[in-house]
Amino acid sequence: MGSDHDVSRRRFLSTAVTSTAASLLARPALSFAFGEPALGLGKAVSFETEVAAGSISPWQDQGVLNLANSPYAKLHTVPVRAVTIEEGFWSKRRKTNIESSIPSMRVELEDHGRMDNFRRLVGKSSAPQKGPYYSDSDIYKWTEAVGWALQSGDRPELRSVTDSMIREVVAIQEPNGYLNTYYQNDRVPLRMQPHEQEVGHEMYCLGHMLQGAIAYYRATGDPTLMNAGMKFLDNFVIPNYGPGANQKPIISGHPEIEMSLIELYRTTGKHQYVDLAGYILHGDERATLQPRAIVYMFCGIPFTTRTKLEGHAVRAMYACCGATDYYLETGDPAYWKTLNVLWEDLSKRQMYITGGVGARAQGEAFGEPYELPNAQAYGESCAAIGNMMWNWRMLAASGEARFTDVIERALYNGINSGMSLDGTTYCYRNPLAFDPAGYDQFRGPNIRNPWYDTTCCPPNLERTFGSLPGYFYSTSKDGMYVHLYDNSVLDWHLEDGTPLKIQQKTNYPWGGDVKLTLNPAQAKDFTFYVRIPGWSANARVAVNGRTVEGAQAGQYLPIQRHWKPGDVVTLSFPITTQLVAANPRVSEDTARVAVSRGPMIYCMEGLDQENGTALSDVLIRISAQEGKEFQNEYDAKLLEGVVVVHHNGAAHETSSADEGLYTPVSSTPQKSRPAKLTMIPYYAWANRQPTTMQVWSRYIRS
Ligand code: FUB
Ligand code: ZN
Repeated sequence: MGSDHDVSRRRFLSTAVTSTAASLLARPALSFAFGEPALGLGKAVSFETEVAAGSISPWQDQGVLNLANSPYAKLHTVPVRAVTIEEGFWSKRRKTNIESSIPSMRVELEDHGRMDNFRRLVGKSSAPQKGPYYSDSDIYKWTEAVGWALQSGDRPELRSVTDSMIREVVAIQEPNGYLNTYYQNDRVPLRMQPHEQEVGHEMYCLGHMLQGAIAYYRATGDPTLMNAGMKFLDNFVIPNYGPGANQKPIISGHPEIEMSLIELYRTTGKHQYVDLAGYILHGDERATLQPRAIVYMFCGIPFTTRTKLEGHAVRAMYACCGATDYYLETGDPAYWKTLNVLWEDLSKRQMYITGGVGARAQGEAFGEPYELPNAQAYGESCAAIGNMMWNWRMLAASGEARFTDVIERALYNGINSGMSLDGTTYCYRNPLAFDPAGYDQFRGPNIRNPWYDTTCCPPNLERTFGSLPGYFYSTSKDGMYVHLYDNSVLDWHLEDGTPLKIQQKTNYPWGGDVKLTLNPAQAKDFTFYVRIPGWSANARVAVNGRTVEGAQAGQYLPIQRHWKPGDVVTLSFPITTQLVAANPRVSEDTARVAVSRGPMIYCMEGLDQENGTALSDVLIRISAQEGKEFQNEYDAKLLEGVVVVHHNGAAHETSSADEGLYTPVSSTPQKSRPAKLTMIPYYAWANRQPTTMQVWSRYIRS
């Protein structure tokens, strides 16, 4: 397995601190001696030099991103393994992810020939190539999910299965470094041809390979897959493709490679990967692309000339991730400016209330500003994940809570909705209104399916839930940030090395009280930044019972003091049921409201409504006593435990089906009758029998 390049035993010994490390000492070391960088734009730093100098954190200490040396990162990640999520909201999802989703997806991948695609090339399978161009990426995303999951606890069986899959993957690598099952045999001449670069996802698959490899390396110390990825880059890509006169242009096609290259740099210290990412983000004028392609692919022109989100939503989100990563390493102000322009577009004109993005099914694309249809919403799970990943990078660059608010919105709603509660079926689309009768004449009424031929979303969801602990905290020069709330224990340290444990006790997101007990190894001056969610007006913060003033919704509250072991921070975010209106330019939401509770967006499902009241008839009652007309109840038996919202609303008296299609407008309001309405959190919809669903409902004032 892997190469016999210098076994960097010194590296393993210096970093082997986890329980799994002993068994890993025999693993191959990272290789770094492949082809010379052809880009010549930056210094070629050998990985060995970086390791010897101790400038790259040990693999066990690297987080979801390894920002330890990123000069423009204000915040730095903590490793996934540093945070243990205890019994609470996310524990169920994470248990299901590791016990059901990841194993069942492996079976699906096998059943649909994704591994046979590799075996066929070494004579171990006679099955034909299966799946679209980007099928290899399914394996890599799954490997990434395993990598993050193993960081929360070793699972020898899963590790051993993944090890053998990795062995089968690297076995097909050609001596020139090329590795992609689609462009083999008859398709060899097509490799990296201009048209193939636009549609064929070669760089996309390589990007996912690198991300999967890095997550797995950070879990196990095993660099086998990462070495293969570097060999692909150093022997095949960099010598032949790039800005040089003797190189051919690269078209990203589906952005993804950019962020993975920068993460590879952060893992190895080889700066040519940042340069390559910069070159790709800039686009190569020699590659002539149709204007339509430049919009759809979100690449091909300088990233810094973009002024709005457009085209394929996942492509745009991943491009923004790569561009933010590039900014974090280079500090190029033009990037930061563009990223902020695009973020304004996202948050003011393009994002669903669920944190989903990508309004249109056609082209899986962004629509015009404020074009946010409900039933027709595309809202691909991958796009919501891309949104979270991008905001995580923006947060690291700025330390600003507006980015965390988007992370939370997407995570609890448009991402969490993507996976069924039992973890075995997935939404590709995440609409905000649904009628099984008219859903999809080809797919039938099931919006959740165990498999899609384009199965990008399921393993993407799995990698996100696997990596979740890594999103709870960050360190900064002056202290520690807390971003997300759930029962958990952080066991990490401040940037000066002082060990720090933080225990969180909470019922979040159902309740808004959080108790954080800080245990620095010794009393210490530092700043603890607590996040006040954007939805939380009137938040209260106290340290050891004494109020700390200054809590503002949508900001971090810095608490600077001499922290002593056992100090307790209490946060109180009053959670009420809130009615939310959309900007009037969102025509589909005109005269409608949505219901939220803390970070959760609520929806109604037809099957919960009394007397079969049709969702098209329901009316939310808005009274002067805002919030009082809702009753909340935690129902442990429903949908694995949710707070259900009950509402004494109304319904139109007559079914609109009985009325004519058009009638004269009358000055008397349409007749309505009282109706008891029931709402559940949006993430839990479509987990029972097929039924209607809606997030935005009409209202009456009373
Ligand atoms: O093209 C690869 C993936 O398939 C995209 O990210 C998804 O939108 C789906 O089209
Ligand atoms: Zn997807």
